[in-house]
Amino acid sequence: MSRTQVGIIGAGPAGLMLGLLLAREGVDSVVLEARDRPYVESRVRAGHIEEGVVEALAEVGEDTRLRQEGFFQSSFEVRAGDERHRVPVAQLTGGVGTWMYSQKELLKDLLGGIDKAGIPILFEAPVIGVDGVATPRPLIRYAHKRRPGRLSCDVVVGCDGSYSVARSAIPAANLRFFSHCYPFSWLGILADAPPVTTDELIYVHHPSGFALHSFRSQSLTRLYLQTWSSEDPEQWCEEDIWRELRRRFRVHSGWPLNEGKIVQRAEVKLRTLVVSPLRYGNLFLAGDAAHVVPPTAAKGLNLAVADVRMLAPALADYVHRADPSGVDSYSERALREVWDAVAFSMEMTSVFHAFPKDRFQAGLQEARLRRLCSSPPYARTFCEMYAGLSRVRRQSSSYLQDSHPLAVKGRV
Ligand code: RFL
Ligand code: PHB
Repeated sequence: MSRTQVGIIGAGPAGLMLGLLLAREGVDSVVLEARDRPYVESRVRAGHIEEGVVEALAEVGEDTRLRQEGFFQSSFEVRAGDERHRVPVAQLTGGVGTWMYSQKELLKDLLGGIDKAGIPILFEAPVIGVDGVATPRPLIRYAHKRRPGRLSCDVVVGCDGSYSVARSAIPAANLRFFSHCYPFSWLGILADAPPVTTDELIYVHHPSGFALHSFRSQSLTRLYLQTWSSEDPEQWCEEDIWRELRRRFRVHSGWPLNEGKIVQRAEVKLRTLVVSPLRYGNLFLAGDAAHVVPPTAAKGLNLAVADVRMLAPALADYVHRADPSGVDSYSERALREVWDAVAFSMEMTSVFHAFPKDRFQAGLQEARLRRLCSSPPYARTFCEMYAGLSRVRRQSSSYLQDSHPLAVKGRV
């Protein structure tokens, strides 16, 4: 049996970033990952990155490639009917925009950092269970290339994604689940075609449904279409997908859409799942293991990194100095950010998607869309949430403390 201070389950953005942040604090960790390294390094998922992630990458010395090869986004475009409207995010937030940088490139950077720091990482080592989470010595059981292994830890952190095995070590009576599901999904494709623009993402509201033009590189376009949960996404053949994209992006009006071979396609559910609390004894949850947000506002990876930025210094205080104050408040602090992101993701979903069977929702949606394109104060608030500015600010300042004009004295 081996031993470490922090056992990290999962080598996604949350687990790898946590290992690196802990190493900076002089805390030992071991990362256990179910899949092999090529799989982890090639999984195309997120791409829209907030400034908070760039700051975290800089803290662990791995921001160089993102700054050189990533695409800074200072605005986004909204299309509704024949109208096109630019929302100047950076102008409204005092210079804070977002970045497009593929999650797989970010994972390569983080794995490079893990290698340099000499943090032990076992690939092809699925965790089977975690025992004794309420004791001072929790134990992780795993299989490494089918050989059983055990890792004794001071603390275990479940960064193992939405189907978390770590989460199932928490007794059901101690965990609450909050969930919401929309009656529609996204059909997402990755096309071997240069994006029409890498300067800004294009969000389309069309009577037939939402569409998004995004990208992962100079040669890979990422496109999404709103589809209905009653439909089978497999029924959409390539020509149907392109025809519908052309219609929603109004290609007939002269705007080009670069088409190419579809190299990946997937249905992305628009669902929310938040678990609470994010700690039981010496087991902590972070990233998708703790919360899944609808993809509309692209918050999943950004929240995963925000969680571990909060958790790492708290764990260092706990294991080095036996100071539990940071870990005691972790769940409450992290969940505040999560609910903020959930609220914004749902607002953004209701601004852009079609609600053909719900005329009340459709009415609200038209009003919000008009406000986004015509009211600078509303657009400013929207952009601050879009860019994750409030999260960055809250991490570093006394937001809503007594001196803030909106502060309310006392607690409910
Ligand atoms: P991950 O990335 O799922 O990593 C979890 C890791 O744990 C491993 N694992 C285990 N390892 C050991 N033992 C076990 N029993 C294990 N079970 C699982 C897995 O193999 C995996 O390597 O979770 P993490 O680190 O919390 O990161 C979350 C993000 O990956 C996720 O939120 C984002 O990808 C969501 N997301 C987006 N987020 C953004 O912030 N910006 C975006 O632009 C964005 N676009 C997206 C997205 C997610 C998408 N999909 C596929 C749902 C676009 C899409 C299409
Ligand atoms: C993406 O490229 O996957 C993406 C970008 C921005 C969003 C949602 C998804 O708002």
